[in-house]
Amino acid sequence: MLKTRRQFLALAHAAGGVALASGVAFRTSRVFGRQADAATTSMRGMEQAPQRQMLNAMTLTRFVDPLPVPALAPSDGTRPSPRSRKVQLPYYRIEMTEFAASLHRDVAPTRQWGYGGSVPGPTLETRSGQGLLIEWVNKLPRKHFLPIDHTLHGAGADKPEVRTVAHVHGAKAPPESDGYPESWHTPGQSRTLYYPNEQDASTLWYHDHAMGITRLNVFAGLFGAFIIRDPAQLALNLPGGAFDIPIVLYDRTLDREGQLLYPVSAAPGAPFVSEFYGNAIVCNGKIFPYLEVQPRRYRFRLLNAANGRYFHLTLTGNRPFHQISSDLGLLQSPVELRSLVLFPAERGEIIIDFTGLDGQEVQLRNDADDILQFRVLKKQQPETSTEAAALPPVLRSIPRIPESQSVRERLLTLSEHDDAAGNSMQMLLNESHWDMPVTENPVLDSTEIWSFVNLAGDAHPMHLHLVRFQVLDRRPFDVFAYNADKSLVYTGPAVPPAANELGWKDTVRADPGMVTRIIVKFEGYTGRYVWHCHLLEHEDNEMMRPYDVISPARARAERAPSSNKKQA
Ligand SMILES: [Cu+2]
Repeated sequence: MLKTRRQFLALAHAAGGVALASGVAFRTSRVFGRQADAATTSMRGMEQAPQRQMLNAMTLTRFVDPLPVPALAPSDGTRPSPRSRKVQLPYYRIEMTEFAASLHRDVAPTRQWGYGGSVPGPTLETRSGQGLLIEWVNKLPRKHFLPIDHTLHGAGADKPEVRTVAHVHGAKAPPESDGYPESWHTPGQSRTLYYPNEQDASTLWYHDHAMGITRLNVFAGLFGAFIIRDPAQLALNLPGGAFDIPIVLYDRTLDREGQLLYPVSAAPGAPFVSEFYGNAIVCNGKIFPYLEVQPRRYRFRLLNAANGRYFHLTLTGNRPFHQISSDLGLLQSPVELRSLVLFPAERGEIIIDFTGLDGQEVQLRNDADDILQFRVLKKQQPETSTEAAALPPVLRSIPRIPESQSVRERLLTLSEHDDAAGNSMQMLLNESHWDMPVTENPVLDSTEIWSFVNLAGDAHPMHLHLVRFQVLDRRPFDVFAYNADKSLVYTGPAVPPAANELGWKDTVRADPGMVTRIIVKFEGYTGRYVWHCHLLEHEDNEMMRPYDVISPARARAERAPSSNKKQA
């Protein structure tokens, strides 16, 4: 009955889920699955490149580089709106280029690919309802500098090596502007996409999404922050301006020449590896940076832009902080935390109060590893800020979507398939490949419950394009029973989401051995989008599926034949 090592692991994790449900503390990586810590990076298969010696980033001198804050993307004038020629929208032209930039004072400049000449790229900033146009210009070389696996779907040797398509993660954008993985363009080409931004204030991010090479393009540096503001949020007088800073976190491995090192498998011609964990944690483009702060409150917009690593963030001294926002905007109320877990693509905005810490230092850490040092300056002048004296106890109202609104529940399995040696070779959603017919086709403006049945040994951060959703719960189940005859046997009670998961989300952690349920209203547009695991290695290897939002008329037409059959 025991089919694979992964399924065994999944069972072990299911047992962990029971412990969790009965109140045993978690916060260990075993609950989420396997993850190398920063000091012991996973270098499986690296024997293929023995001439390139790995840099041990943990030995670098700490806190010698100031934290870079990505510049705001400058607008390049206006262009007519695709909706109405009479309306002019801000237009941005963002070039993707290759350049070298140093990740640390003592490390030689690293070859990277970035938007707007930096990694992370410039921050796009707009307000709710203010549409904009971005011309994404591919000026990259024609040869990729990272190991493409041509055996992966969509990355065949018949395709140009360098292909890009920008996607704004969390954007409610029309399908033709969503950055469909197969809608890539090559060096010398550009695409102008339209973002209506008819959504709440939130921290989105843009990144590459090209079929079969997303992990390599993002690893090379193709990502940046995209911030939507709105008047309701501004009225709360949260820390703003220079006290509102995006912090983009990701991990990399460098060689001793400072160049990016992406692992390869031992299989000639098929270099794909199923996971990547680097030993250097990079923060807005620097390893171990520092930030001088005033003794006051700050708002930090944390974004996990790593390929596969989750961050378990803490402050030194077990100092508390407040999370005010999840993926898609403010929480109902600030949530006091002493640690915050962010899976790839998740965002969490936090308030750190440095008041009274004049002259002291506070470190942001990932488990025991330093990421960033805050140096609190001595108070220089009285506050001139209009910021509220205390954090507002209520940030906004987020009514829970009642389960009774759901017109359909979809059970969707997450699985990993191994080779004879136990290496994870392929990851599937509902046992389906990318190019199989679309099976998820929600009706526009309808609400559905999607239940992710995780049969694998890892947690998978599941992301749906276009929509926002709420997390209902996670419930442990018997993976053996499911594998035997597809029966869903729960082994413990449902675990409600944590307080900081009660806001709007676009990415949810689906734990191993658990059924993770989300409730989604498919608003915005009809058309083709994708849903996928946001571990980029998984996404590139079939753990991504197209889905269609269909019109009510199309739904009626498609339902008609099958309902006739039922009656016959
Ligand atoms: Cu995955």
